[in-house]
Formats: sequence, structure tokens, C-alpha cells
Amino acid sequence: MTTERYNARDAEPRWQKIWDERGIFRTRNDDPRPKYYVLEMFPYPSGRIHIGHGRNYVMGDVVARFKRMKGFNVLHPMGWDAFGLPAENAAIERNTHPGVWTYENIATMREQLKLLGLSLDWSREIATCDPSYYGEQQRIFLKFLEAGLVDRKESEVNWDPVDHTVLANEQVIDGRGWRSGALVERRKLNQWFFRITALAQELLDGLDTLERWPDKVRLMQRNWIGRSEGLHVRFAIADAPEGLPSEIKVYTTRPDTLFGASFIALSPGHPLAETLGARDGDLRAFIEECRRGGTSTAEIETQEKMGFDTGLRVRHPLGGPDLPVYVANFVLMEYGTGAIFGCPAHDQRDLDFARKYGLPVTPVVLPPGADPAVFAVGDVAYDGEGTLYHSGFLDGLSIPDAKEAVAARLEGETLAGAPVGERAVNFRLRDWGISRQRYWGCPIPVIHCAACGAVPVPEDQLPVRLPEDVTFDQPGNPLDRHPTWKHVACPRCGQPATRETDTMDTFVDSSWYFARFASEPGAAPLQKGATDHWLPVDQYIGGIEHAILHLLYSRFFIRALKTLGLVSVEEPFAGLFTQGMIVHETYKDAADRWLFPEEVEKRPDGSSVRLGTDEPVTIGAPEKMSKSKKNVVPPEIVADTYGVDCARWFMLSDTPPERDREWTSAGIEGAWRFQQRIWRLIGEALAIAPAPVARPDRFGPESTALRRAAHGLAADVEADIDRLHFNKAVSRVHSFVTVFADALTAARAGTSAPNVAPDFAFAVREAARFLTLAITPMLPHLAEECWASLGENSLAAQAAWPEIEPGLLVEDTVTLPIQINGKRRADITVPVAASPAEVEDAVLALDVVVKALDGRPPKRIIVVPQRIVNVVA
Ligand code: ANZ
Ligand code: ZN
Repeated sequence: MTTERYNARDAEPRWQKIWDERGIFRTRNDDPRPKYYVLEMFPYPSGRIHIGHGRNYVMGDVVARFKRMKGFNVLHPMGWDAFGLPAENAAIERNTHPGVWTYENIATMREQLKLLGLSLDWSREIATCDPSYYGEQQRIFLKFLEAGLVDRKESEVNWDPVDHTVLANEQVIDGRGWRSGALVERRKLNQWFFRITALAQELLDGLDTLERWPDKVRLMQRNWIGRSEGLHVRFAIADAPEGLPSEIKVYTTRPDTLFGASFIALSPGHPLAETLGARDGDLRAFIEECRRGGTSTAEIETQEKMGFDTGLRVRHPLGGPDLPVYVANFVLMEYGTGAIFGCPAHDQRDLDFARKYGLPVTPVVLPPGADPAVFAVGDVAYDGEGTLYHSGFLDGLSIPDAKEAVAARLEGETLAGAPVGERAVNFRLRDWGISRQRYWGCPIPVIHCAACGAVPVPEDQLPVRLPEDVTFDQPGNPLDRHPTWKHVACPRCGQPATRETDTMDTFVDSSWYFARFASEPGAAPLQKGATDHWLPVDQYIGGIEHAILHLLYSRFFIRALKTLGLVSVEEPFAGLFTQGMIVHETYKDAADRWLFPEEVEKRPDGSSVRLGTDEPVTIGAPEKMSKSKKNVVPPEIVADTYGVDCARWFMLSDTPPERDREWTSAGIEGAWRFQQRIWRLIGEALAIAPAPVARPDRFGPESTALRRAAHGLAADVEADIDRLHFNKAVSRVHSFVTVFADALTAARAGTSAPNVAPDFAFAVREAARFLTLAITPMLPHLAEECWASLGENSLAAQAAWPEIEPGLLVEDTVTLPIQINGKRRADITVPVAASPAEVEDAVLALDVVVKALDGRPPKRIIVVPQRIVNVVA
């Protein structure tokens, strides 16, 4: 068979141009077909993409193309998460404007994505740094503000004392400012917050409805929201000095351990700590010390425990001894009441603290089976189950019963006329601080007036645009330094006022972009008709690194927008898939410098050298592709050598999509060979059956077998793609190609081709069509080429998924157990259609049966069709 090789370099751009010219991936909102919305997390325009970035887009594209073939009106858009710090850093380094850098990157990356042959509706493309996008975001902010979903409150930031600037968490490296190297301090600033905690319970409950989300992600969100049930307990301060409050309120989830309490600890940010600090220089210095270091919870939790004895004592609410009051660095102001009682025997942090400051360690929970006379706590707190002891009226109770007993008792006690104990629910979730002291973000649309306070920018003055003429030659926020931008008249009283110079966290930008895509190009964002039509996103695909923040913030946004009547759904993403990464081995030269894969030559003897030299190269383990380690493969190189279909095929094959996949040249070459094999096979099919054949009335066994395989292929690939089991879909195609090739070989051997029987010719053409359609979502360019060569004058991209004849999927044989005198002796496989007489003949011919009968005829033989055969010898 002489067929020319498939030339991807020629075919791929050709088909992409045709798709583009015919606008076949543009989606209309008034299309009557059922909707399907598939979205991959939109990229940050950081520069160039490498092939590792492509995996989630390719997966989304397979789904999009498949759903189109299944008759859905598919929305598959793309945009750019375009605000953020790297653009400012680039602006500093290159002395340019962040917008210039960003839009250049967008242009490059758009072309790179197009190279992958993604079926995207580019007409809906958005960049979050576009005033039409962020202006709408300002409108949403003001609606949230009006609805009470926005707060302004003091909160701590990372402060660089040398550069005099606020640092983002990622700019704090080992506790120091990234540029100045100065030890970072914590400072309090007035900042804007979204009140995500107001929806904590809803966000938690909503997780139960997300059946098409990975359990892992739901669990991560559940933990992040961190609901706990506990008790507020008010401790009276003994002989409270003048000017101090008379009590301290703590939050505890372990009221059962109250008899084991040995101290009270306040957060350094607790109002009482601050009041005491104002009177005591040593305490003030201690609080200052606690302020050093970053603001992240992780950092606070890993610091060594430190405390300061305030000298205050509180009364034990159940009559135990008085407890000392410390200020301690491990108590967070933002959680519970910012104060705790410490029970060292049953909490590790409290134990570490108690050991350091010589406080009593009294176990009150006895582990099952432990001897109360000898049980003691050493360096490890006991937080398991057990029975209360050393605890007065609680002795002998289980932990849950003791919790209940303490809650009931303290609810009944009073202090200054109010109950001592009150049941409380707490969430770990914090309000979402959105203020960033940066230029390249969405300006917060508020004006500060000395007389009127924080005044919303009036609707008709939106968007509040970023000024273009800014400089990055000094540290700090250019919006703050700009000579004119922030000086405006108060919209309320007309007096001189200043704009808010903070911009929004870029996570705000990504919390609603999927809703923006619902509008047709040119139409206003967040139109009810459009969002009602498209939301929720049916399939969202992205990295597990976004399991918590991005997904939680988006869920919050949609719920908040729903409360405001702006959308109708409660959850943004009905289905979520988190894909694994593409990894690649790393290369280093003799001088320990990273090398790009294309700079390395692998020699047949197994050694590796720097290309064109004899310099040895050290090969490192496969790691996530990253620019810094140079283990990246640009999509252009793949497109030029093998074609992007090969890259797509490779990324989908072998490994389940949620796992990492190692990029190897052997793998991509394998994909290339297989692509050629499909192409040859279609050519061979055409040689056997050059023209369409009318459907015959009857099919012979060879034709039926081939048809079964082809229909099975379509059914299996369909089921696999529906479950996102792309690697299985790939392996189905592999198996089918073998079956198909064997069928053609057998046919050529048996007949003087092309004089094959019409039923076989029909089956061959059908198989070629089915194969082409089955690969269309995955190998869209090759599929178009095959489709055209089959004489179709439509596009494969617009073809319908094959119609499967259910009859051809039914198993055509059945395996029956055979009992001889009531004992199972053998199995027999017969055609489903075999008559009882035929089955009887086949059974009687079996060796076991012949032996058992020993020449005599059977007394009886009972065939229960499709079930069992009984032989009575
Ligand atoms: C006494 C106690 C005894 C506690 C014991 C634990 C074990 P979850 O479950 O995560 O809600 N806590 C309360 N507020 C805190 C704050 N602002 N900073 C640091 N820790 C705080 O955690 C609740 C427990 O964390 C509370 O229960 C409290 O310590 C501590 F054997 O109270 B517990
Ligand atoms: Zn005013």
C-alpha cells in the first residue's frame, strides 16, 4: 500500500486556518441545543508557555470537542488573569510599564495556545487588566459594600522597615524582605475585607452538593473552613486592678479538660495585652518581639513558644485553683476570642509552653486501660479518647459526656449577671483581606473624605482607571506617590478628598471571570439571561494548587452574587477535575548550570553530553517543568517536529490524567508513529473500499466482527471521555487499530482485493469513519485529514459522534456452566442464538461428558437457555 506520510506541519496550520475562517468554535447564546460549559483555569500571562502548561487545555479541549459532537452547544472560552506582582517586578527590571509587559506576553501566549489547536471561542477573550473587566469588578465591589459584605478593619501586614513598603507574603523570604533583606515586621493597617465568614456555613454545606468534585478537594475546603463546636468561657480576673476589664473570655473545644487547666494565654494582639503593655515596658517589648516575623499562620505556628507572665490571675470557674495569665505568641488574635485556657496534658502547644515556663501538667483524661496511679504525660500530650479523672463531678465520664456536663453547668452559672459558659460555633475561615498596596491591580472604588469617611465612587464615575504615567523607581505603591491621581473632590460634600490607593487582591479577578464569559462579545457583563444560561460551569479543569483559595473565593462570589439577585446558581463549578503535571528530567553541565533538553545529546552508549561537545551532562530526576530548571519543551518545537496532535496524544495517553506524566522523546516518537499508523490504515481501508457502499441487508461473520469492534470503540471512547479517562480512550483506539489492521490483512489475503464483498466494504468504510470520529476530540488535525480523504465534505470538528447500534454491543456468545449429576464439571461457550438442541449436541461432545457417560446415553439432559446445562448420567 503506498500512502504518503501524514505531514502534520502542512496539515495542522491548514486546518486551524479553516476552523478559524469558518468561525466554527464561536458560541452563540441563543443556540437552541443544550448547553455545555467547559473551562480550564485561565493562565497568568507570565511570558511563554511550555508544553507542560498545555495538558489541562488539551484535556478541556477533548471534552469540548467531544460534547460538540454529542450535540451540545459548547462554551469553551479563554482569557488572562492579567493583574499581579510579576508584571510590576518586570516593570522594575526592564524599566517599562506593567501593562506593556503583560500585553506582550498575552500576544505571545495567545499564539502558542492557538498552535495547540484548541477549539476555543476567542471572540469572548478577556484580560482582567482591561478597564471594561475591572470596571465591572468595581461595580460588584460596591454592590457587596452596599449589601454589607465588605468590611474595613485593621489587619496586620508584612512591613519592610528598610524599603518602607508593605510586602506580599510571597515577597517575604525566610522572614526577610525580598529586595532589602531586612527583617520583616508586622504592622497594622486599615484594610478592606470581603466578609466570606458570613457565608462560612453555607460554603461548608454547599460542599455536599458538589458530587463531581474530587473528594480530596472537598476535604481540603472543609478543613480550611474548619468548623468547630465549643464553648465560650468567661474567667473572672482576681482582684482586677483599676482600669482593667474584670474578665477574660476564651474559646475552647475541650471544656472537658477544664480541671487540667494551668494557665490562660492572650494573643499579643488581644486588647487586654495591649492595655497591659501600655503600662509595662517589658511586656511592650515582648509584644513587639512577637510582631516580628511574617503574618502567615504557618509561620506563627512553627515559631518557638514564647510567653510573658502578666501577673494577673483568674478564678477557675469550676472551683479549681487560680490560673496565671500570660501573653503568648502562639495564640492568634483572629481566632475564637484571641484568648485560651491552656491544658498542657492534652494539648501539645500548651505542653511545650508549660514545660518551658514550669507550669503544672495535670492529666484529666485517662486513656482506656491505663492505670490512674501511674499514667503520666511526658513530652507528648495525650489527645486521644478516655475517661475523665482528677476532675470532680466529671470523674468517670467520657469526653463527649464531660463536654456536655461542663457546658450545661457553666450555662447555669453567672458572672456579672450573664452566663459563664455559652455554646459557640467557630470557623477557622478568616475574612478575605483584599487590600494590596500595589499598582497593577483593580483600584478599590472608594474615596476617603475627612468629613464623610469612606465614600463609594458613584456609578457614573466607574471605572476608576489606573493612571498610565507611573514610575517604579522607588519602593512603595506608585498610586500613592502619583502627583494627581488620588486627589479628588468628595462625591458627597465636594471637599478635597483622596482616593483609596489600595488595589484588589488578584484572586478577586479570578473569582467571577467564568461568569463574564457568559456574555456574548460586546454585551455587558453579568447579564442575567447569559449567566442563567451558562452557569454553572459543567466541567472545570485546573491544578490542585487552587484547591482552596481560588475555588473557595469563586464559590463565595457566586453565593454573594446570588444573594444580590445577579446570578441564579449557588455553585460556580458543577464538575471539577484537577490534572497531574507534565514532568521532565533535568540536565546540568559540568559547571552545574541547568541546560535545556535541546542542548543535550543522548548517545547510543547511554551517556549524555552537551550537544556538539564531549562535555558530560548530569541527568536529574523528572520534575515539574519549570523555566528556572530549564526542563521545558516549547510547543513550537513539538509542532515543528512531530505536530501538536502528537503532543496532545502523548499528554493524554498511558497515565491517568490526575497523575503526573513524564515527557520523554521516546514517548512523543511513539505518538508520532501511531499517528502515521492511523493515517496508513485509513489509506488501506480506502484501497479496499474506495467508494461509499449502500448498507447491505446481511453481514457475514468478518463484517460483523469488524462492525462490533468499531461500534464498541465508539461506545467505549464515549464512556471514557465522559469520565475523563483519557488514557483509557487512547488505549481503546490502540486496540481497535490492531483489530482493524488485522481485518484488512485477512481480507487482502482471502480475496483478490479490491473485489471484497459489499458487506465487508461497508464494514470497512464504517470502521474508517468510526475511527476518524473517535480520534477527532484527541487528534483533531489528523482527523480532519482522514475525514477529507474519506470523501466527506464537512469538517470532522462539526461531525456528529457515531450512531451506535446497540445490537452490535451485545455479547454474541454466552458461557454456560455444565453440571454432571449435580456437580459442576465444566463450562461451555456457545452462540447466544444457539438452540437447545445445538447446545445439547455441543455438550455431549465435550470430553468430560463423554468420559462420565462412558459410552451410555445420558439418562436426562436439561438445557436452561442462557443459564445452565444439567446432565444426568
Ligand atoms: C482548651 C484545650 C484543651 C484546647 C485541650 C485544646 C485541647 P479548633 O478545634 O481548631 O477549633 N484555641 C482557641 N482559640 C485560639 C487562638 N486564638 N489561637 C490559638 N489557639 C486557640 O481549636 C480549638 C482549640 O484551639 C481550643 O480548645 C483552644 O485550645 C485553642 F486539651 O481549649 B482548646
Ligand atoms: Zn465628604
